[in-house]
Amino acid sequence: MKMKTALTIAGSDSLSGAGIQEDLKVFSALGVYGTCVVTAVTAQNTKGVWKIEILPETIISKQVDSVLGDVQVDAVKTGMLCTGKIIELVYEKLKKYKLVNLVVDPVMVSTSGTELLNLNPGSLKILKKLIGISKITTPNVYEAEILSGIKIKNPGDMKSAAKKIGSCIITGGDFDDEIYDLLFHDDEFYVFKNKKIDARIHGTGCTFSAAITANLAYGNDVLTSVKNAEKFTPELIEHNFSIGQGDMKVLNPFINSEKILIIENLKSAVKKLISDENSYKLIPQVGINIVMALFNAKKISDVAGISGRIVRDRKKLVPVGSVKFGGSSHIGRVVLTAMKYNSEARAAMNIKFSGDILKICKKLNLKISGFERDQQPEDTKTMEWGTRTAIENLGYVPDVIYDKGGFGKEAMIRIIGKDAGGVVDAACKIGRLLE
Ligand code: PXL
Repeated sequence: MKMKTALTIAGSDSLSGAGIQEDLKVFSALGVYGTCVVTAVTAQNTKGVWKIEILPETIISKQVDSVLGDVQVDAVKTGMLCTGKIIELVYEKLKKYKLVNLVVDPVMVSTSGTELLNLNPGSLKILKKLIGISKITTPNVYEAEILSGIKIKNPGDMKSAAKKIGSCIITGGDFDDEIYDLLFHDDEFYVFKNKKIDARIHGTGCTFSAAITANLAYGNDVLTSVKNAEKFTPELIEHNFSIGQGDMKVLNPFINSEKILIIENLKSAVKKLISDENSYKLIPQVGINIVMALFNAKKISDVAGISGRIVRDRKKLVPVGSVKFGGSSHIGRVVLTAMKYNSEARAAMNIKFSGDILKICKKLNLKISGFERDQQPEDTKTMEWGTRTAIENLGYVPDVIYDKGGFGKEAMIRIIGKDAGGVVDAACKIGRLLE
């Protein structure tokens, strides 16, 4: 079977969080081979858009012919088209090549407020013609107002605007504390509710429409494609992160690849631990867990762990359950807390406490800190409070955090490190030196 292919006709973004670069990343992340036609080059970063150079129509036209004259693309997406003339050119070309799966993202202004389309009655008219040959268009509320001529002040206005535009999904409706996208397709309305995120995020619109495009390229219908894009995009938005000095955040479309790498790291760490001849000496009564978090983890489901822990069977360690995200709430919380102080402290593992083990940790030059359970304030969670206390006592994230237990609570040592393999290596070193 031929690899599914898509084409994006859009602007280049030097920050690479939107435009051509983001579209290509999304296509790749979703298993579709991406091709591109660049309409303009923007110089921008997390602080704003600094310069836009629109490319001559001759080279835009030649790029389209080069790709579509050669490759049979399964879906096309348009983004920043800059001028009515370029929209006209794209419209004529797409009609000529008889492409059926077209997604029009009617890009007008950047999140930072820079105009990306020279909007006038002429460019608006031809943009509407382009939308007329698309499977779906993905305006935000502002763009939907321009396209429909309807001021969107309430959910009813949003529906009226959608009906006027035709097959579309209007994104970012914000009424009565509810954020939602409204799909109008085949004469039906569908609502997709989303969480409100308090951040300026670059490229969300491009990501969403590129995800729809990749789905159409796969042969999915419009409704399925939108539903899939509505699953894909919010997860990336939730994991938005900073990349520069400005306040604009970006997305990582490859979050699932990152998850797979973490699972692999954790699985091979578990393998190494259970095949180590001394590791059984380290097991506490409650068993061992090893965790590793996504690089910008914020919640337990962002941390991979062993769902049922590692237990002891005579001189052997045996993993119970499977390695998965959300697999450990206990050690998971140690890492989530440590990462607030040092974003590289993404992995942890618990081993049993003993004076001898602590001595070996010192001998190995590991940085050590601890907390005392009887000092824990009532309204706190032990793993968060204990980790925070141990870190703040020392002034930085240590390699080892211990506590000597309490009533009904086993004493414990937690090894902290950059990845699961690293913490297991440290544990095996400790095990080797233990009598
Ligand atoms: O998100 C809209 C957009 C599209 N294309 C390019 C952009 C932006 C926003 O900044 O820079 C090239």
